[in-house]
Amino acid sequence: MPSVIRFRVLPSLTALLLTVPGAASAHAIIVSSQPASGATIDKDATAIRLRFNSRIDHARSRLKLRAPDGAEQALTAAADAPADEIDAQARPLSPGVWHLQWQVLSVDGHITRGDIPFNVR
Ligand SMILES: [Cu+2]
Repeated sequence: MPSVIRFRVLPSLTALLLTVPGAASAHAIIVSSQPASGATIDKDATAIRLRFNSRIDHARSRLKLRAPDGAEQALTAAADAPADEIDAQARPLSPGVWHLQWQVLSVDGHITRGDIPFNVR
């Protein structure tokens, strides 16, 4: 009977819809970055800005730059950044391929990390 089937399916569908959005919106996912991944920038374009889809714990988030020669430069996150952003100021950059490596703790307690490659002309 169609009505019997509908009553059996609905509760599990509801459970699925309640579970999946919570899991998907759980941790911090990057929504935009400056510099953007793959971008080519000038050596003086040293303002770093990462924006996330959720609030992050600034004190427990890390940001560093890896230079073309492999040297690492830890960045200090600005204390006055918006709750969903990490802002920092790098030193002038030498030409070549750089990597911006980030690790953030979101308010749900999950850590996410990523690597944004970019070129300096
Ligand atoms: Cu999460």
